[in-house]
Amino acid sequence: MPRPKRIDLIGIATASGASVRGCGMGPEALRVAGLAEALIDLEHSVADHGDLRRPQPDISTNPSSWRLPDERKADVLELAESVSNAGYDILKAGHFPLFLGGDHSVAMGTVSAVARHCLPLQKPVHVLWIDAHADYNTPETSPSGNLHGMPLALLCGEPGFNEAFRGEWLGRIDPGNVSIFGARSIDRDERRLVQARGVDVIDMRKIDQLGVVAAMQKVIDKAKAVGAHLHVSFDVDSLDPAIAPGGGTLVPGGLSYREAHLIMEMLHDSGIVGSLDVVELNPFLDHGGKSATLMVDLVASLFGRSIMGEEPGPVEFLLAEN
Ligand code: B3U
Ligand code: MN
Ligand code: MN
Repeated sequence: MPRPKRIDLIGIATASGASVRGCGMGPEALRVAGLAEALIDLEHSVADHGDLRRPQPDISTNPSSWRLPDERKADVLELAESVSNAGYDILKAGHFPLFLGGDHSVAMGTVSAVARHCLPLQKPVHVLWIDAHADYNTPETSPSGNLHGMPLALLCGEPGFNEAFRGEWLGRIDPGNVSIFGARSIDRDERRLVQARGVDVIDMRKIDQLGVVAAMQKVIDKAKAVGAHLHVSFDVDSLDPAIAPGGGTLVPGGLSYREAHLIMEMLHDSGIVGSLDVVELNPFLDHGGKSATLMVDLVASLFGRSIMGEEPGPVEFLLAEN
């Protein structure tokens, strides 16, 4: 049996780091799809902290367009600070933070929380970034200016981010302790950066060639070897668009239903996952809750749901009942 955990849900209702609006509704869609119920069914206890959001609704002067990335930067950074502090408190209380995005810029705060928590404990942090993208652009390399394409670069201490990005709230991770899993869309300069920093990129080609089990086992072994806290940052667009259409930046050729469940089951069995993000779910683009429901099922696999159950029990007992 997995030891039941106390899981603290915290939503970050924002699309400020993204080019497409709608993922601000992600946390609510995950709730409606039965996230808490699925975890309770696995005998975990769950607390829901509600959503962090900017106090003012987003009003664009041009109703047909989203504000420019630069105009949304303050929203992103204010939220990152709140997320970092809230996540830090949850970890300090000994609970498992489950962060519900929101676009992927929220990970500036979520990973910071983990890094700040682990630093005084001298516990290394390994970040498993499950994503179609590398999210390792800097303001200089980014073709779009969107901050959801930059969280890893900021967290790994890349130059090119100005003072606005700095503060007590920002934690740091080592690029050598980052594994990007499922990538298939990386910008040219971004690719140069991840290569130069030694980030482990397990792209779709590697997954196809090695097989998803060997590829994921390598990540788990690497994190386990140093006794790391494993933070999993799950971008819905890592999944194939056919099974998860609810995303703003879909890329064909993603993880299959079975691959995705299998990696979540392996992560559960590893016993080293200490925090989780579910990001970029866009209910406005989803097909009748299909992607939200799939994400809830994947999270359940990560928290111990399995086809045959953990301990099937003695066969004699079952037979005696009939
Ligand atoms: N690499 C591109 C596209 C992108 C990154 N993350 C998402 N899209 N979701 C960029 O804008 O940085
Ligand atoms: Mn992402
Ligand atoms: Mn992505």
